[in-house]
Amino acid sequence: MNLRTYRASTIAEALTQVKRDLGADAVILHTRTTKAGGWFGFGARAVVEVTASTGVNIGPARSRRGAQDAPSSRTDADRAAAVAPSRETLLRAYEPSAEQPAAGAPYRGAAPTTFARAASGASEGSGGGVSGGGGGVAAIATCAPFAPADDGARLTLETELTAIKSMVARVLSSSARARTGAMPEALQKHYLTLLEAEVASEIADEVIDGVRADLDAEQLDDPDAVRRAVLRRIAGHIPVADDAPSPDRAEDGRSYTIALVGPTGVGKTTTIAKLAATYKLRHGRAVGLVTADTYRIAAVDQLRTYANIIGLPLKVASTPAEMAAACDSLRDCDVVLVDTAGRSQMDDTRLEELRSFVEAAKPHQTHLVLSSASSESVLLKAAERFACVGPSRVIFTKLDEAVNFGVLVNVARRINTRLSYVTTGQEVPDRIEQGDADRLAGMVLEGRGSA
Ligand SMILES: Nc1nc2c(ncn2[C@@H]2O[C@H](COP(=O)(O)OP(=O)(O)OP(=O)(O)O)[C@@H](O)[C@H]2O)c(=O)[nH]1
Ligand SMILES: [Mg+2]
Repeated sequence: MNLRTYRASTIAEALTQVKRDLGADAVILHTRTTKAGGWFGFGARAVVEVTASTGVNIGPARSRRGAQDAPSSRTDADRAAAVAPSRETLLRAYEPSAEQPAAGAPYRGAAPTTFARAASGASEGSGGGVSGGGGGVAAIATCAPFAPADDGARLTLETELTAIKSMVARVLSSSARARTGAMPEALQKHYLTLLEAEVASEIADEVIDGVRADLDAEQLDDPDAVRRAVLRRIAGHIPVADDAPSPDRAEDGRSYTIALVGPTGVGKTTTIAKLAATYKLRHGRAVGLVTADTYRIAAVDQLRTYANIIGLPLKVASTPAEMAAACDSLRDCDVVLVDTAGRSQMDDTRLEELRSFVEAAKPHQTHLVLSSASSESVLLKAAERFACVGPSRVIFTKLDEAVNFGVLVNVARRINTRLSYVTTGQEVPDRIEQGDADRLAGMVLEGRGSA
């Protein structure tokens, strides 16, 4: 029996290693979560251990149940066989199934039970024996009914399960396509790259189908032609604002007013400073600043420092009425940039308050600022909650911290709000660029290297 233990930061990663090394017939015998690193218990990171084997010999489900009912005279090996997974493939074991799993048939189309039980085994302190022989594994695996210890444990398990399902769906999807053999090699390579970059599988499918429609058979054999077509198709999924590099005075005679809103710490104030410097120093516009962030200590000072360096007037508004008055007092400026306090997307009251400030500023554009370093679900949640403020543009900040650029494509498409700017570092005023679908597509396909 080829018994091996894999360690990774998530179960999904560990399962990928298992599949890569042991193949699709691998059987998961045990999982547990431990902590590694840190200093005196602080900063330790969670490590998932998965023990898998290719040599487990399993009888039919009924005999396994029988074995569990007669525990006393069994050897460790017998008990391992009694509770070890069925000989489903790794992929099929986690495939979402309409069928209910047979009682006592672990790992057969019953992913939630399987992982929940493995995790509960770990939390009960039975996580030893993960790197050695089969006896340890036999002692670990039990068929006791699982109940998460608390809501936190349940949430963790549900999150991991969702990640696993998503990964399996991607792998199945790519395997299915690869199996057909109908996809030209150059295209297949890009398809897998898109999935690895965490582009949603339906978008990846659309990109590939689109490229196939765009190119004839000869072009599909040409890697350069395929690459260009893939980039074009990815870019087609990213709605971009075609605003002038610097706004003119608004048609209604007011200063062109731009408000930035978004979650806490995403880079709103830094981006305002970058925009202000660009409009004034590069385009020669008269720029005024207003801040409504009187909540965070030193927030006003932060913007005032930039205002002083660039040489701009700054007004502070503590109420919506003051916001209206501040914008009005800057009517001689070509452009007025409005900074707002960061808000949690979970805080309805603060969001409502933000809405009243933004409404009072009567902005010609409201940009939702989102950090590329956030997860897709956080970004989508923020976009959903800040919709009450009526953003007409989105800015992705911190591209230099992003892990996967595919997430940005997914979010851009889902929220269907045009991308105005991206920022790529802390330095003011340099690290800002107008939204460019081709450039973002290049980063999705080629990673940070293309940036
Ligand atoms: N790596 C990186 N850091 C950035 C970028 N933009 C801003 N930051 C950093 O993010 C941190 C927060 O920036 P702020 O501009 O204060 O963020 P904010 O959204 O105004 O924060 P609140 O007003 O507290 O909600 C600072 O350390 C910035 O230097 C960027 O593009 N890349
Ligand atoms: Mg700020």
